[in-house]
Amino acid sequence: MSDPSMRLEQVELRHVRMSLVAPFETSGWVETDRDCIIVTVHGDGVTGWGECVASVEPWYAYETTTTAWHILADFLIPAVLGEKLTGPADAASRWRRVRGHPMAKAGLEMALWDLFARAHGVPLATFLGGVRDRVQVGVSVGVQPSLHALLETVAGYLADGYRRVKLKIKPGWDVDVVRAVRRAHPDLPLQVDANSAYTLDDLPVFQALDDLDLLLIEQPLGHDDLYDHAQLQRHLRTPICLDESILSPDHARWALALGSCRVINIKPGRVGGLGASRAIHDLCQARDVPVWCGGMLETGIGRAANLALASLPNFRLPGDISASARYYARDLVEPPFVLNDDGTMTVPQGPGIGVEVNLRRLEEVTIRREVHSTRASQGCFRGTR
Ligand code: NPQ
Ligand code: MG
Repeated sequence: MSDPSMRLEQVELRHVRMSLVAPFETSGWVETDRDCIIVTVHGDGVTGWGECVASVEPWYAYETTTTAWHILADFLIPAVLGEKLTGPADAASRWRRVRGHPMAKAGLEMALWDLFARAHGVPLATFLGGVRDRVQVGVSVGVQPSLHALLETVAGYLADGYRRVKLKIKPGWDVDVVRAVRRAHPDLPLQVDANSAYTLDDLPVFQALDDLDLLLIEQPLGHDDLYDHAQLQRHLRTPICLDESILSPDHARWALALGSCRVINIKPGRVGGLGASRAIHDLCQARDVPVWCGGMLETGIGRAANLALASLPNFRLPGDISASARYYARDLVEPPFVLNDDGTMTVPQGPGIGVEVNLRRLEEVTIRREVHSTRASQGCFRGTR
């Protein structure tokens, strides 16, 4: 590939619905199926894959599969389709004037990162500046029906080889259950995630958690708060990690300046893409603040990109990146992701995201499809089935 630019000829959107192997319960909602939008881009005979992590209901973030589809189809795709692009950053700059909607942007941007990495014949990890071929991972354990079920579930994941566990907490399911898991596993790297279920009035809960030797406490307070988290962090030795509150590199800068957290969870979908993820990584690295890669129950497509991202040097804590079997009986990619004996996962080394999409499986789980193409006419052909 000598031409540094590439003409984007076609973008395909697919709304897919995959059954989870077990329901996933957080402080605010339960998921039994995972919906997402798979984005396919074509240019210069190369195909790229991306995943938009917006879900059906706006419980985690305001975006949904429906809003993301609308923003992609009516604003983001028209801004780049038929254009000569020099790289993913070029595309991202063309939709900078679209405010918000980071998950919609990230889904299309991810496909373009894969497209350009494949066009250059390099793994996405290398293209992003990754330095590791294996990354440390962990497992996120939802709220369970009983303490007994939680202890069994944790023991099962440890038997599978996971070496770091994250427990979802909510009022009434916090100090006692976390203490019980800590007693059962005194040396286990353990952390908790509240998904914004508490307020500053709950300080005693966090002071009790502070004595349980946790790696971090994730997003205890408001989903859009930076101020109260700074107050809470002052009372705790355990680092607060922000997830929902960090929607851009600017948010990361503000949070660190305010002392709202000492660790940041990076999810490409939440921050608007891999370019913004890398910018947050670089900003945190310069301030010696560790980051780690969060998870959104991605299919193998999004998970491959997360692994590539987590190979950057300042990803210093294990990611919420688990094996395919933790989420889906049959993943969308081949080979499926597996856990290594040392509690790591291997970063794919093929071009781009480095895994093959199983097209037959993809077709089985597709519930809506739309093609945006420059081929049918000078304008954009929009086909639906
Ligand atoms: C978190 N993930 O860190 C998220 C929460 C989450 C692995 O704990 C659909 C939509 C499914 C949003 C699953 C983990 C989701 C979702 C989990 C958010 O907060
Ligand atoms: Mg979280």
